[in-house]
Amino acid sequence: MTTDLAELGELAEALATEAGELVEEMRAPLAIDGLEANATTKSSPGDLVTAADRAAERAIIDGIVATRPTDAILGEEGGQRAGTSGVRWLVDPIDGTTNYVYDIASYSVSIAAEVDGVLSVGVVYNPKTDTMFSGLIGSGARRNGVTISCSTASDLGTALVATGFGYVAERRRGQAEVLAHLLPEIRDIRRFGSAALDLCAIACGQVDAYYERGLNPWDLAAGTVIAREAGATVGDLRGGQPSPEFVLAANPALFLELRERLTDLAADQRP
Ligand code: LIP
Repeated sequence: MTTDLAELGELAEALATEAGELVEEMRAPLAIDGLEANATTKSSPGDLVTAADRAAERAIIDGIVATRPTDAILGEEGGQRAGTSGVRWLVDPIDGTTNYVYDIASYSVSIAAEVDGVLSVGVVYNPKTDTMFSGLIGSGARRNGVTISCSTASDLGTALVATGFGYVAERRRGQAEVLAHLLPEIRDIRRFGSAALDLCAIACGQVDAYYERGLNPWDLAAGTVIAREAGATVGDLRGGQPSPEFVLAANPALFLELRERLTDLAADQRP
Protein backbone atom coordinates (compact mmCIF):
# COMPACT_ATOMS: atom_id res chain seq x y z
CA MET A 1 0.00 0.00 0.00
CA THR A 2 1.61 3.27 -1.15
CA THR A 3 1.85 6.33 1.11
CA ASP A 4 1.66 8.97 -1.57
CA LEU A 5 0.76 12.11 0.40
CA ALA A 6 -1.23 13.65 -2.45
CA GLU A 7 -3.36 10.51 -2.63
CA LEU A 8 -3.92 10.56 1.13
CA GLY A 9 -4.90 14.22 0.86
CA GLU A 10 -7.34 13.56 -1.97
CA LEU A 11 -8.96 10.74 0.00
CA ALA A 12 -9.23 12.93 3.10
CA GLU A 13 -10.82 15.79 1.14
CA ALA A 14 -13.33 13.45 -0.51
CA LEU A 15 -14.33 11.86 2.81
CA ALA A 16 -14.49 15.22 4.61
CA THR A 17 -16.75 16.60 1.89
CA GLU A 18 -19.02 13.53 2.06
CA ALA A 19 -19.19 13.67 5.86
CA GLY A 20 -19.85 17.40 5.72
CA GLU A 21 -22.80 16.90 3.39
CA LEU A 22 -24.13 14.19 5.71
CA VAL A 23 -24.04 16.34 8.86
CA GLU A 24 -25.72 19.22 7.04
CA GLU A 25 -28.48 16.88 5.82
CA MET A 26 -28.95 15.54 9.35
CA ARG A 27 -29.11 19.00 10.82
CA ALA A 28 -31.44 20.72 8.40
CA PRO A 29 -34.79 19.36 9.67
CA LEU A 30 -34.00 19.78 13.37
CA ALA A 31 -34.31 22.87 15.49
CA ILE A 32 -31.80 23.39 18.30
CA ASP A 33 -33.97 21.74 20.90
CA GLY A 34 -34.44 18.77 18.57
CA LEU A 35 -30.70 18.37 18.18
CA GLU A 36 -29.96 18.89 21.85
CA ALA A 37 -32.75 16.49 22.75
CA ASN A 38 -31.08 13.92 20.51
CA ALA A 39 -27.60 14.68 21.76
CA THR A 40 -25.93 12.84 24.58
CA THR A 41 -23.08 14.05 26.75
CA LYS A 42 -19.60 12.71 27.47
CA SER A 43 -17.24 14.34 29.97
CA SER A 44 -19.79 16.82 31.31
CA PRO A 45 -23.29 18.17 30.58
CA GLY A 46 -21.73 20.63 28.15
CA ASP A 47 -19.82 18.01 26.15
CA LEU A 48 -22.39 17.20 23.49
CA VAL A 49 -22.28 14.41 20.93
CA THR A 50 -25.00 13.95 18.34
CA ALA A 51 -26.16 11.21 16.04
CA ALA A 52 -24.50 13.24 13.26
CA ASP A 53 -21.11 12.95 14.99
CA ARG A 54 -21.47 9.18 15.05
CA ALA A 55 -22.87 8.87 11.51
CA ALA A 56 -20.14 11.09 10.06
CA GLU A 57 -17.39 9.15 11.80
CA ARG A 58 -18.87 5.88 10.55
CA ALA A 59 -18.96 7.18 6.97
CA ILE A 60 -15.36 8.41 7.14
CA ILE A 61 -14.07 5.17 8.65
CA ASP A 62 -15.98 3.07 6.11
CA GLY A 63 -14.42 5.15 3.33
CA ILE A 64 -10.90 4.71 4.68
CA VAL A 65 -11.32 0.96 5.21
CA ALA A 66 -12.76 0.48 1.73
CA THR A 67 -9.80 2.29 0.15
CA ARG A 68 -6.91 1.53 2.53
CA PRO A 69 -7.83 -1.50 4.66
CA THR A 70 -4.41 -1.86 6.30
CA ASP A 71 -4.31 1.70 7.72
CA ALA A 72 -4.81 2.40 11.45
CA ILE A 73 -7.61 4.74 12.58
CA LEU A 74 -8.33 6.77 15.75
CA GLY A 75 -11.74 8.45 15.83
CA GLU A 76 -13.25 10.77 18.46
CA GLU A 77 -16.48 8.80 18.77
CA GLY A 78 -14.85 5.44 19.42
CA GLY A 79 -13.86 4.32 15.93
CA GLN A 80 -10.47 2.67 16.39
CA ARG A 81 -8.58 0.19 14.20
CA ALA A 82 -5.05 -1.18 14.30
CA GLY A 83 -3.06 -1.12 11.09
CA THR A 84 0.09 -2.42 9.42
CA SER A 85 0.70 0.15 6.66
CA GLY A 86 2.41 2.81 8.80
CA VAL A 87 -0.44 5.23 8.09
CA ARG A 88 -2.74 6.25 10.97
CA TRP A 89 -5.81 8.43 10.44
CA LEU A 90 -7.06 10.79 13.18
CA VAL A 91 -10.71 11.67 12.71
CA ASP A 92 -12.90 14.28 14.39
CA PRO A 93 -16.23 13.97 12.59
CA ILE A 94 -17.59 17.25 13.94
CA ASP A 95 -15.10 19.53 15.70
CA GLY A 96 -17.20 22.21 17.35
CA THR A 97 -20.23 20.08 18.14
CA THR A 98 -21.76 22.76 20.37
CA ASN A 99 -21.68 25.19 17.44
CA TYR A 100 -23.25 22.50 15.26
CA VAL A 101 -26.11 22.03 17.75
CA TYR A 102 -26.66 25.80 17.96
CA ASP A 103 -26.31 26.29 14.17
CA ILE A 104 -23.30 28.60 14.58
CA ALA A 105 -21.20 28.40 11.40
CA SER A 106 -17.95 27.39 13.14
CA TYR A 107 -17.70 23.62 13.07
CA SER A 108 -15.65 21.30 10.90
CA VAL A 109 -14.85 17.79 9.77
CA SER A 110 -11.19 17.22 10.65
CA ILE A 111 -9.17 14.38 9.13
CA ALA A 112 -5.40 13.94 9.49
CA ALA A 113 -2.95 11.23 8.44
CA GLU A 114 0.26 10.32 10.22
CA VAL A 115 2.86 8.46 8.15
CA ASP A 116 5.29 6.43 10.25
CA GLY A 117 4.36 8.59 13.26
CA VAL A 118 4.82 11.94 11.48
CA LEU A 119 1.78 14.17 11.02
CA SER A 120 1.82 14.56 7.22
CA VAL A 121 -1.65 15.34 5.87
CA GLY A 122 -4.36 17.59 7.27
CA VAL A 123 -7.84 18.39 5.96
CA VAL A 124 -10.38 20.59 7.79
CA TYR A 125 -13.73 21.19 6.10
CA ASN A 126 -16.40 23.63 7.28
CA PRO A 127 -19.58 22.33 5.62
CA LYS A 128 -21.61 25.36 6.67
CA THR A 129 -19.40 27.75 4.70
CA ASP A 130 -18.16 25.14 2.16
CA THR A 131 -14.56 25.99 3.08
CA MET A 132 -11.84 23.35 2.63
CA PHE A 133 -8.50 23.82 4.36
CA SER A 134 -5.72 21.40 3.45
CA GLY A 135 -2.03 20.88 4.10
CA LEU A 136 0.53 18.31 3.01
CA ILE A 137 3.93 18.27 4.73
CA GLY A 138 6.42 20.07 2.50
CA SER A 139 3.75 21.27 0.05
CA GLY A 140 2.16 24.25 1.79
CA ALA A 141 -1.38 24.98 2.99
CA ARG A 142 -4.49 25.99 1.05
CA ARG A 143 -7.96 27.32 1.57
CA ASN A 144 -10.29 26.23 -1.24
CA GLY A 145 -7.20 25.53 -3.33
CA VAL A 146 -5.57 28.95 -2.78
CA THR A 147 -2.24 29.07 -0.91
CA ILE A 148 -2.45 30.62 2.58
CA SER A 149 0.12 31.84 5.10
CA CYS A 150 0.13 32.84 8.75
CA SER A 151 0.34 36.44 9.96
CA THR A 152 3.64 38.24 10.52
CA ALA A 153 2.52 39.99 13.71
CA SER A 154 5.43 40.23 16.16
CA ASP A 155 4.02 42.39 18.96
CA LEU A 156 1.97 40.61 21.61
CA GLY A 157 0.33 43.89 22.56
CA THR A 158 -1.43 44.11 19.19
CA ALA A 159 -1.96 40.38 18.65
CA LEU A 160 -5.43 38.91 18.07
CA VAL A 161 -5.42 35.66 20.03
CA ALA A 162 -7.83 32.72 19.77
CA THR A 163 -8.40 30.30 22.60
CA GLY A 164 -10.89 27.79 23.91
CA PHE A 165 -12.16 26.32 27.14
CA GLY A 166 -12.68 22.81 28.44
CA TYR A 167 -15.89 21.26 29.66
CA VAL A 168 -15.07 20.65 33.31
CA ALA A 169 -15.66 23.52 35.76
CA GLU A 170 -12.29 23.32 37.55
CA ARG A 171 -10.37 23.49 34.28
CA ARG A 172 -12.55 26.36 33.02
CA ARG A 173 -11.79 28.31 36.18
CA GLY A 174 -8.04 27.94 35.61
CA GLN A 175 -8.39 28.90 31.93
CA ALA A 176 -10.36 31.99 32.90
CA GLU A 177 -7.64 32.98 35.39
CA VAL A 178 -4.98 32.79 32.66
CA LEU A 179 -7.20 34.83 30.34
CA ALA A 180 -7.84 37.47 33.00
CA HIS A 181 -4.09 38.17 33.10
CA LEU A 182 -3.52 37.96 29.33
CA LEU A 183 -6.51 39.90 28.01
CA PRO A 184 -5.29 43.38 29.05
CA GLU A 185 -1.95 42.65 27.35
CA ILE A 186 -3.19 41.74 23.83
CA ARG A 187 -5.38 43.26 21.12
CA ASP A 188 -8.31 40.93 21.85
CA ILE A 189 -9.37 37.28 21.97
CA ARG A 190 -11.60 35.24 19.69
CA ARG A 191 -13.32 32.03 20.81
CA PHE A 192 -14.50 30.21 17.67
CA GLY A 193 -15.34 26.89 19.35
CA SER A 194 -13.44 24.53 17.02
CA ALA A 195 -9.73 23.88 17.60
CA ALA A 196 -9.37 22.66 14.03
CA LEU A 197 -10.77 25.95 12.68
CA ASP A 198 -8.73 27.93 15.22
CA LEU A 199 -5.58 26.40 13.74
CA CYS A 200 -6.86 27.12 10.22
CA ALA A 201 -7.47 30.73 11.27
CA ILE A 202 -3.79 30.84 12.25
CA ALA A 203 -2.88 29.38 8.84
CA CYS A 204 -4.66 32.13 6.92
CA GLY A 205 -3.76 35.02 9.22
CA GLN A 206 -7.26 35.57 10.63
CA VAL A 207 -5.78 35.42 14.12
CA ASP A 208 -2.16 35.93 15.15
CA ALA A 209 -1.96 33.23 17.84
CA TYR A 210 -3.98 30.38 19.33
CA TYR A 211 -3.56 28.48 22.57
CA GLU A 212 -5.62 25.94 24.47
CA ARG A 213 -5.22 23.32 27.18
CA GLY A 214 -7.01 19.97 27.31
CA LEU A 215 -7.69 19.05 23.69
CA ASN A 216 -7.65 15.58 22.16
CA PRO A 217 -5.30 14.39 19.41
CA TRP A 218 -8.13 14.36 16.85
CA ASP A 219 -8.99 18.01 17.63
CA LEU A 220 -5.44 19.10 16.85
CA ALA A 221 -3.91 16.82 14.23
CA ALA A 222 -5.20 18.17 10.90
CA GLY A 223 -5.07 21.83 11.93
CA THR A 224 -1.49 21.39 13.12
CA VAL A 225 -0.36 20.21 9.68
CA ILE A 226 -2.20 23.10 7.99
CA ALA A 227 -0.86 25.76 10.37
CA ARG A 228 2.73 24.46 10.11
CA GLU A 229 2.55 24.35 6.31
CA ALA A 230 1.35 27.97 6.41
CA GLY A 231 4.52 28.99 8.27
CA ALA A 232 3.35 28.87 11.87
CA THR A 233 5.10 27.19 14.80
CA VAL A 234 2.83 24.73 16.61
CA GLY A 235 3.93 23.13 19.87
CA ASP A 236 3.46 23.03 23.62
CA LEU A 237 5.04 25.33 26.23
CA ARG A 238 8.10 23.12 26.80
CA GLY A 239 9.62 22.76 23.37
CA GLY A 240 7.53 19.70 22.55
CA GLN A 241 4.75 18.69 20.22
CA PRO A 242 1.17 19.96 20.67
CA SER A 243 -0.68 17.63 23.05
CA PRO A 244 -3.67 17.42 25.38
CA GLU A 245 -1.41 19.21 27.91
CA PHE A 246 -1.18 22.31 25.74
CA VAL A 247 -1.18 23.67 22.22
CA LEU A 248 0.24 27.04 21.14
CA ALA A 249 0.35 28.19 17.52
CA ALA A 250 1.70 31.44 16.07
CA ASN A 251 4.34 32.74 13.69
CA PRO A 252 7.84 31.98 15.07
CA ALA A 253 8.50 35.42 16.59
CA LEU A 254 5.16 35.72 18.37
CA PHE A 255 5.26 32.07 19.42
CA LEU A 256 8.33 32.63 21.58
CA GLU A 257 6.96 35.78 23.25
CA LEU A 258 3.56 34.24 23.99
CA ARG A 259 5.14 30.95 25.14
CA GLU A 260 7.18 32.89 27.69
CA ARG A 261 4.10 34.77 28.96
CA LEU A 262 1.92 31.64 29.16
CA THR A 263 4.73 29.81 30.97
CA ASP A 264 4.91 32.67 33.49
CA LEU A 265 1.16 32.22 34.00
CA ALA A 266 1.62 28.45 34.50
CA ALA A 267 -1.00 27.99 31.80
CA ASP A 268 -0.11 24.30 31.31
CA GLN A 269 0.10 23.58 35.03
CA ARG A 270 -3.39 24.54 36.12
CA PRO A 271 -6.14 21.87 36.49
C1 LIP B 1 -14.07 21.37 20.80
C2 LIP B 1 -12.71 21.95 20.50
C3 LIP B 1 -12.60 23.39 21.03
C4 LIP B 1 -12.78 23.36 22.52
C5 LIP B 1 -14.17 22.84 22.81
C6 LIP B 1 -14.37 21.42 22.26
P1 LIP B 1 -15.45 19.19 20.15
O1 LIP B 1 -14.08 20.04 20.33
O2 LIP B 1 -12.51 21.95 19.12
O3 LIP B 1 -11.35 23.96 20.72
O4 LIP B 1 -12.59 24.64 23.05
O5 LIP B 1 -14.36 22.83 24.21
O6 LIP B 1 -13.51 20.55 22.93
O7 LIP B 1 -15.75 18.66 21.51
O8 LIP B 1 -16.51 20.10 19.67
O9 LIP B 1 -15.10 18.11 19.17
